[in-house]
Amino acid sequence: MRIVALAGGIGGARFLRGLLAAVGPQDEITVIGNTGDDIHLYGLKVCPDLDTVMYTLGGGIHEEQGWGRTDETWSIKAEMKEYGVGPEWFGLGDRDFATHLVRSQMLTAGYSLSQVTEALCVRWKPGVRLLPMSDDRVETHVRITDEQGTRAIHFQEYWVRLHAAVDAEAIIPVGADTAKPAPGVLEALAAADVILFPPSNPVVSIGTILAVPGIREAVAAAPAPVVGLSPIIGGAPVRGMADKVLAAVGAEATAEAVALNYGSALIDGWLVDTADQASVAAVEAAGIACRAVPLLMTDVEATAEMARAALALAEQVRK
Ligand code: FO1
Repeated sequence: MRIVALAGGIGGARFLRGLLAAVGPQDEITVIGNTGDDIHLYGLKVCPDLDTVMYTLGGGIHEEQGWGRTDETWSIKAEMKEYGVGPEWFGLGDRDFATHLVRSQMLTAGYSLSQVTEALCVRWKPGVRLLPMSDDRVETHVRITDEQGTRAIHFQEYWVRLHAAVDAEAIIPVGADTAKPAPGVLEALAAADVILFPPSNPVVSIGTILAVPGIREAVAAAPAPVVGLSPIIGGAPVRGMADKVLAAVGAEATAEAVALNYGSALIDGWLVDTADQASVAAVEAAGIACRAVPLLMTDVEATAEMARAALALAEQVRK
């Protein structure tokens, strides 16, 4: 079976680990990764969501953090601080720097982000085909108002430096309007037997992927059933700042609101946690098949169960 998943960072990567455990050798998984979180630092291009998927599935992730490398050291970061070169608030470890050096060297040599990602995955062997959503530069910025006034800041500054402590007034995927889907993205969606929306951030991860012209349309037009899993349980995100960015797009932080935000034109099925059993009827009334199953990714087996439930729902809604 050909499975395509639109994935963001930590939640998406953890779900994919369970999906891999749930499928068989005859199944192939293509991941369309969010690149809106990308940030350019010290002349290097850092791709947090692509790296989190690659490290998590490749066995190099710092498990508790969900980002960056395991067994990390911070000598470069300390030396940069001695030179007074920031930003101090974004923690790049020595091992992680190697990824950004190889990526940036290849990009400078003229390779596309897709080619770079494929090359990095030769080492990490994630067990999925990892495609960036686009080879063009897209960077998510967040409009905020604080004592310095109203301005747009990079998503990483909003999340890592400010910890999403101020309201997000707007989410702006800078460059999305002129970006093109990366090679293979539209073809994978058209050929898919199932399309999954993991429990990633619906606005800044999956929403940003859908903001690349052509991708939302390709998902909606795909013959494959589209099934998503709620990143919100009991009215709160399991981790991260989905509640803050959902507010920016006028959606409540509920499992139901996220489903309706995607809409029945885009998704055919939606999994909510058993804590949100009460929202099943409303989601179904919106034309989206809905089931309540345990959605906490406590370990790989629990996540594999979620993946099996999503694949089962996909078969039930397959037209
Ligand atoms: N998240 C943090 O909370 N603090 C950090 O210092 C940090 C550094 C970092 C470096 C590389 C990388 O790939 C990810 C990093 N992240 C950090 C996580 C990142 O902000 C998020 O994983 C995604 O952008 C959101 O999904």
